[in-house]
Amino acid sequence: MRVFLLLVAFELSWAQYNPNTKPGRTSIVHLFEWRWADIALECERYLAPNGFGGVQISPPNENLVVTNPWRPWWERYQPISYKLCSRSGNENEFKDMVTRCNNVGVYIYVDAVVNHMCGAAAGSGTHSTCGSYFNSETHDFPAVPYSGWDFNDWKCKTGSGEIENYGDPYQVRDCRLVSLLDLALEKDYVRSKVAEYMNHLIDIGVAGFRIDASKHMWPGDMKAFLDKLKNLRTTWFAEGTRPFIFQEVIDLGGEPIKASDYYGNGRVTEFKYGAKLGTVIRKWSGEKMAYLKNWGEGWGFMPSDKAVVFVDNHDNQRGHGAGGSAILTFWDSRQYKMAVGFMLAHPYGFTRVMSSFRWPRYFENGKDINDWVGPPSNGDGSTKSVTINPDTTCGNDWVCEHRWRQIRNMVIFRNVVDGQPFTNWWDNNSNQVAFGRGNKGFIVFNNDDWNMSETLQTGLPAGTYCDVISGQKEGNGCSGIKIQVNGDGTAYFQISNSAEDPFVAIHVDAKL
Ligand code: QV4
Ligand code: CA
Repeated sequence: MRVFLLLVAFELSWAQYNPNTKPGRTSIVHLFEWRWADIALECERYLAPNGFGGVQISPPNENLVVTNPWRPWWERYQPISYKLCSRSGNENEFKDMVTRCNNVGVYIYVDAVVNHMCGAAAGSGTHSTCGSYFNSETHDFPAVPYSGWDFNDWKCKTGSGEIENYGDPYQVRDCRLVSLLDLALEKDYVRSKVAEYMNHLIDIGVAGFRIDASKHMWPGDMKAFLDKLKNLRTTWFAEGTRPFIFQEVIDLGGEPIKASDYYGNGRVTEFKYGAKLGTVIRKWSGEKMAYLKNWGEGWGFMPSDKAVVFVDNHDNQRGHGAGGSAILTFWDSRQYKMAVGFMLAHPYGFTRVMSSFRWPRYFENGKDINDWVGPPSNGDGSTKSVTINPDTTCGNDWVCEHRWRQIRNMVIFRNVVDGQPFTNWWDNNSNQVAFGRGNKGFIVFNNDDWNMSETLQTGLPAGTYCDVISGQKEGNGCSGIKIQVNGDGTAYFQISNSAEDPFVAIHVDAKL
């Protein structure tokens, strides 16, 4: 009995860190701005067969319709109500997506925008994605309903009502983030409305939440609404399963608010990860890949079991949020593939892959003046569907990084090596590095400006392996480079610095 109680306590206190992905599925993909109908299809035709664990979706709730500029992607971060009604689809389409994805074992993670409603200057009317009336001047959101009592204005002490100084935690939590009307989460009424919204999503079958702007909420207020959440649906999840929680807190150091303040509620986004990895792969600031030997906590990152990691996200790929110019994105595809490959091979953190749309990026004085441009859309503002080309890439300006062979195959690599230790590190004291994951997989990078030719200990059983970067195992054949592992576990690697992708990855499921 005592053992049982202890186990229950352990489960309860640790449950929200578990991504709830199916065993052997270790990554999720952010299908930024995709329509629910397209996500349902993608789960069935691509994500499930390729071992993806889940999808982070764009905010599903009703939001402000912004027409100046024309339908920016960021309008979805200005809630008007908790009706499931957005450019991605309506409630029926949402339910259909969750059901179909869950049925193939790919789970849905909702981006929950609960720190605020729309901007103070949004005006009044029904210019919202479901046509709900609101008035930003009187703070009236009858479709929730929220009224003037439910906002923090009286609590915020800055002259402008805005967050003016990130050095003051009170401002950061109680004042407006870029003019967004700040919810009074100290009130049980507001907490209950937020929990009601999230529980509605849990009832439909979602597996967890990215909590937007968590830095701008008091951890205790968050705990109060998180404690009100139900367990996940037993149609798809084991009895007693808690929703996976990961909190968006940008902590690059240097502010009084720390990622660690939020560990009690769930995992936290590790923004140092992409900023540092980008710097290393770009070889900026004297960095080199050899220094990645102690990547992870050794670099001052949060504990691995608290971290959600990613190379770029929907903000910092276009200069919003944090990370700066070091962040690698699909625009720098060769280096990006190396960074994502490194992330997926390395055991640190829970991994999220980015999947973007292309926009007319245009720099003026170092800033992308088109950073606001929304998803591929028709003249009426409706989002275009994701078309699939004969070569499996995406059309209509959807980038679909998750379908790039090198990235998709590394998602599979991570599943194959899941639970295996970080082993057999090798480096040339410069930018040629290699490491293994126990006796299941091995990866080698040449990011130097000269060729690499080395015999390395892989830790793998003897045999012929197919490199999953230049190609992959197809039937009994290999469409890429073949690597011969000798009886003693060593193998010879030759990587040209001008190769299309200067890295090689092998694993036991790609043994010929
Ligand atoms: C502008 C002026 C204001 C003025 C207002 C008047 O700047 O001074 O008062 O007009 O209407 C947008 C615009 C911003 C505009 C504001 C209010 O960019 O110029 O104010 O709306 O209308 C996204 C975008 C933001 C956008 C927001 C809401 O990135 O630019 O603001 O959506 O539409 C910090 C936070 C972190 C945050 C990150 C971007 O700690 O939490 O900044 N990241 C998350 C999301 C992000 C989202 C939000 C938070 C807000 O990932 O996508 O912001 O929900 O680091
Ligand atoms: Ca707040």
